[in-house]
Amino acid sequence: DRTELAPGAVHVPDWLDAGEQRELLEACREWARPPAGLRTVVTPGGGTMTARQVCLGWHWYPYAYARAVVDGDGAPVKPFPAWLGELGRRAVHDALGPESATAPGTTAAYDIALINFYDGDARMGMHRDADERSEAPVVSLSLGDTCVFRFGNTETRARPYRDVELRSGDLFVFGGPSRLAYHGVPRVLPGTAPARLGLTGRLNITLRVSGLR
Ligand code: MD5
Ligand code: FE
Repeated sequence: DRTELAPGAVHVPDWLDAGEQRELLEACREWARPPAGLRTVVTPGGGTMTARQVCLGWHWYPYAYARAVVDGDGAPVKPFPAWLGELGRRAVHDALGPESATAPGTTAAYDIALINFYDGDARMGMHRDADERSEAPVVSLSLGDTCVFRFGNTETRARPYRDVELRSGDLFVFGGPSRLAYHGVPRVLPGTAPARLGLTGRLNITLRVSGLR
């Protein structure tokens, strides 16, 4: 079951089974611990992001990447594990098909994970992900509460956009012409997480290719 919302933007509901969701959540809980654990991101304009974040491989701060936590404890960022790279490769294959292996940027390995934690009040405003130096697709995995995900256009934060619900276990891949589309999370639907997971709130794991060295 796979829906292409726009060229290169593919939603695969329920891609991770219950066991895989539990394992990924357990890994996120480990990564969230200090040093270089879960932190609050403050933008240069003084705004505070309501979703809190953990990074692997490269540390993201608005609007660049670094090897150590710039806006937290200064610790070296945790390594990006090989198994997560394999998961990213399998996600792109399942969403975009075998031909995607030769698409722009897809020869490089995934080397960044940005993990966002949303409590019931958290949101993410419309933005583009333009700090990577690679055209490789962004892989997005959702755990816990359902959210409303707003998928926009490449020109403006405003309409036209489409709102889609992302649920625990869903995969979304943003490649090709959709890689630089505006997007955001206008709301989380509290209490919608599968009870078996034991997670209050929503986790989103994005896998990216940095193009940095
Ligand atoms: C989230 N995270 O649900 C989203 C999922 C972020 C972020 O937006 O920057 O951490 S990733 C959504 C995404 C990534 C790259 C391109 C597009 C969407 N897109 O073209 O729509 O926490
Ligand atoms: Fe984004």
